[in-house]
Amino acid sequence: MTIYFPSVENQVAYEGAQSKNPLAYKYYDADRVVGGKTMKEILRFSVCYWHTFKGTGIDPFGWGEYHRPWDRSQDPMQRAFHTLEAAFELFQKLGVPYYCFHDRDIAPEGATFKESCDNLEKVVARAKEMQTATGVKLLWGTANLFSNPRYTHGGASNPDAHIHAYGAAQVKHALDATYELGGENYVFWGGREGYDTWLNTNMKHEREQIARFFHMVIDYAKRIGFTGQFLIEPKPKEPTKHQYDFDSATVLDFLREFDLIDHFKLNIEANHATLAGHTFEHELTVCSDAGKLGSIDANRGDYLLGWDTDQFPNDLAEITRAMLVVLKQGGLGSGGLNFDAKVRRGSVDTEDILHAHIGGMDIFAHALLIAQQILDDGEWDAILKKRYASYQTGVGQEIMNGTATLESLEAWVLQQEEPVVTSGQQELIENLFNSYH
Ligand code: XUL
Ligand code: CO
Repeated sequence: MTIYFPSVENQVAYEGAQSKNPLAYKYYDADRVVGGKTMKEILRFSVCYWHTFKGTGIDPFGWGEYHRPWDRSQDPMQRAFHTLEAAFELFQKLGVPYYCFHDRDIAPEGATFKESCDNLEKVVARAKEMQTATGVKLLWGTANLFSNPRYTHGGASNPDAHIHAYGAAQVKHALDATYELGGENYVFWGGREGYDTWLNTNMKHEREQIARFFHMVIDYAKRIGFTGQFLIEPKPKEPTKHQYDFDSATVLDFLREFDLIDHFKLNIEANHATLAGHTFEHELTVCSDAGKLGSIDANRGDYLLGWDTDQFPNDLAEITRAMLVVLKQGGLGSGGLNFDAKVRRGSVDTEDILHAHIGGMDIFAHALLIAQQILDDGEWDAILKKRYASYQTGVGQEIMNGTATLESLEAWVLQQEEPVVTSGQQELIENLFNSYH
């Protein structure tokens, strides 16, 4: 059997923050209990198939350069099986409990739709055996309705009913595959569900088509008994200029408009949040406040680049704020932290994949420890509580319980002095936040 990641013999070990071993965890200690649960249970890490195993380093100015050892056979199905072996070797060596895929990542597209479906079925059968043998589970599956040129003008939103139907048929099989593999969620990222010019687009029609598509999916899931969580992953732009799933607020509004809200949660990706002009924690909070934060695509963008760079997360302060949102809502339920991230084009060694994941897992584990400390300490919570304390008594309480009217508030204001502005204490809170390590 080929060994694809020889620099780790068995499994990456936890050696503690003082360790100088680059192939050891400094913070991720799977069985360490934090706030009543183990790190493994809280963080629910997942490796993504597309960047980590199918990524070639291609960019708009240059072709692929990685030539991964699992991706060399002339036969596409052989390549798929070799990739599966490499994938499960990495999952086990990292000690991650989950993985994610698009249908076309794990199995090659055939010459016909039927052949593509047969290919998928064959690879899924092998993946199932490997899941059973290793205990690694599927966090979510999804269908790629954006890479093949047939989807140039969209999948579900396509102006051509034939292509909408093709996308529906493809999702049917991707959902079957996810169900067969015990996937705990199923994701929709609207790859080319958007438009480039208003001049050729009936936006109302396209949004309604997407909604009809989702209703068909929900009906089908019910028929086959798939009980996993459906997730939508917002993104504002790229590949299209106007993606319909711009951000969390837009997606929540869409779900409410089309009577889909009870069937979906959201999968929030850090780099998509920043592309939308939001922070990661803003997008997480919008979802969490609506009871809809289902899962996370863990990555980051670059402050100087305006596209989806999908880098591995490494900003401790940003991830700490994200973990505060996750902990405050009591975890991610059936969701997880999926590294939808890729090594840089110049990181050509397979070992770079290990360093990337080790770093990503460590930054989340470290952030988890700090976030739990902030919550246990209670000072930050107390500051927030104090800021809104005027709603607990008197006129504030009347506003809260709905007994206040414009007239009653006018009468009250007339009896008061001019209100005094109190400090928002931003600098004090920033210093407090930075005092936790
Ligand atoms: C693209 C992206 C996707 C989804 C799954 O920006 O994030 O890989 O996560 O389709
Ligand atoms: Co993603």
